[in-house]
Amino acid sequence: MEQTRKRPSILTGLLVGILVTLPLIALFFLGDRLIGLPLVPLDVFDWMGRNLPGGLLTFGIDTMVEIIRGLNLGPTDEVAKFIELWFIGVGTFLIVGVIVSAILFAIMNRVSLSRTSLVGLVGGAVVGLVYALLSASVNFTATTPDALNFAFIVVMFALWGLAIAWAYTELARHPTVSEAAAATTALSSPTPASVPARTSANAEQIDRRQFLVRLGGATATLTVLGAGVDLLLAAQEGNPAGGTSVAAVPTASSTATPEADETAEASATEAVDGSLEPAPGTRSEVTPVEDHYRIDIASRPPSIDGNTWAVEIGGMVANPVTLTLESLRNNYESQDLMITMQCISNPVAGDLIGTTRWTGVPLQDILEELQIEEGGGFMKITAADGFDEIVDLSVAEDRNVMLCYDWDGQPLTELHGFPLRIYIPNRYGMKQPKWITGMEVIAEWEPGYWVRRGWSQEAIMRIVSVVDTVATNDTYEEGGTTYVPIGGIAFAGARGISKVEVQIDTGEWVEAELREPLSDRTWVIWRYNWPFAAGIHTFSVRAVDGEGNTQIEEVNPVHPDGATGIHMVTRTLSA
Ligand SMILES: Nc1nc2c(c(=O)[nH]1)N[C@H]1C(S)=C(S)[C@@H](COP(=O)(O)O)O[C@H]1N2
Ligand SMILES: [Mo]
Repeated sequence: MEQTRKRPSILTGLLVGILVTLPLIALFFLGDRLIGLPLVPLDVFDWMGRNLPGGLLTFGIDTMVEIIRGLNLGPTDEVAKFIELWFIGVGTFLIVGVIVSAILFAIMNRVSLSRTSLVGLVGGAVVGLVYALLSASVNFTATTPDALNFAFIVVMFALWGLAIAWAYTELARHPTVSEAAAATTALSSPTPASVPARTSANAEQIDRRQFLVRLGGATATLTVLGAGVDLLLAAQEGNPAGGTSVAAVPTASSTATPEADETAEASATEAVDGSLEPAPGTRSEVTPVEDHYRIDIASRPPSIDGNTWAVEIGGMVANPVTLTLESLRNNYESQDLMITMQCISNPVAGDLIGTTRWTGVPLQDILEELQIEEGGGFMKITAADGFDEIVDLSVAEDRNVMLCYDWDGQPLTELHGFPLRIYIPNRYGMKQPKWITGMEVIAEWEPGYWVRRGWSQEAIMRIVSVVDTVATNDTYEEGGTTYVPIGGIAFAGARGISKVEVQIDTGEWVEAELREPLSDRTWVIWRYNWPFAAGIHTFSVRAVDGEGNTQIEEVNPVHPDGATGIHMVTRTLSA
């Protein structure tokens, strides 16, 4: 009797794919959380990042940053990581699962019912093998042995394939809706809407639709259970991505918040210490580490054991040197510098920029010890996440080029490159690897990770200036005039800022006051006290760097050399 039933359609295979792949995703999340097994959906995203063509990636990143900013979704870096994991990683994983399930259905349609398990098992294992290889090539979050990871992924997918085959076989054994409705329904349309109501359905007699509903119920339960346990565990160990657990740590920035001046006896524009008082609403001059933007190719930062971490600097050197955290801290003179770092993907007035105190060792001191051989001119730096960059060693003459282990007086956080990262003044972040695990002196320049993907070779920071605030609630009177403090930041890498000008509507450009920067490597806070006038006004800002170059007013996108353009804000001011 069963043999005469219609075989399940490929469309049903798509549906079964969704139902069976969702719990698999939940199980991978759980395996990662419980014992540190590879989180395959995450690996999928990371793999795509490494292997898709640069142009496509750049387009994807730009679009994502624009959408996040356009829709005001929140901090660009955090929202981007969320999208990467959930929409790209998990999304792709699900789509692949659904398509493969449909293919398996198509294959099973061609074999006898006694063979379907074999098809599912082999099909699943093959897919698992591909995923295991993919994961092995990019995963660095797993803390379990490689062989176990490999076997785990293959077995999980073999079981997944078996589950699909089981669902297929069950479907084939149950009557279709129309077969079940036998009598009147002539059309064989299996659409759920045409199902006649049933009063009782014992296990033997349910139709395919009812079977799918039950299967859906079971997998939904599994998925929700898995996700629930995962979330519970996540709550227990503190959210690794949110950083909320450290949000209460006080930092130097507290002295720079606008409120700080309220009790101080200072004039409107002068702080207690005589420096220029930032216009209320200007961003914090120092960025708390937990608020510092984070950009990197990994969906999750590599976790490195600082006690065993060691990097042997080899290549074209007479005296190879092995760096450990201990040797870096004890054997070399450290240096401290306030630094503003910015991502080349930061749009004008974007949030991918931050300032904190960096501590480390001048690269020059280490180069001297290495005794670089004739012809060695570059250093290839590799990182735990698969990132790499090539540093032209002539830049190390600037003693500010340093290998850094502390931020804001504390060891680097995992997100920001623990245990070691490099600082190269005047270049965008893409030239400055975090999580350094390899250093080698080589003869020839090579393009680094982002350069190979079509981004700027030199990545020299461009001049940028931003209006942070038009402080309409903090006006003050002087000589019968009401002034509105306007302020923000200007930055030009290591070149410094020599002048900032403000324009209101189409008026003359007028010079703003500059606050003494925290160092010659940070942004500069500017302020302009604008004589109030009611109405709708546009406030624009532009800057000149320390070498006399003026900010590029023409609008350019972030790719390939960093964004340019004038930042303007419009405010409606009532009298
Ligand atoms: N290993 C590694 N280092 C990296 C990256 C990366 O993806 N991997 N991204 C770079 C980029 S593009 C930027 S903007 C800075 C960001 O540093 P932050 O996340 O500490 O702000 O790190 C740089 N160093
Ligand atoms: Mo970046």
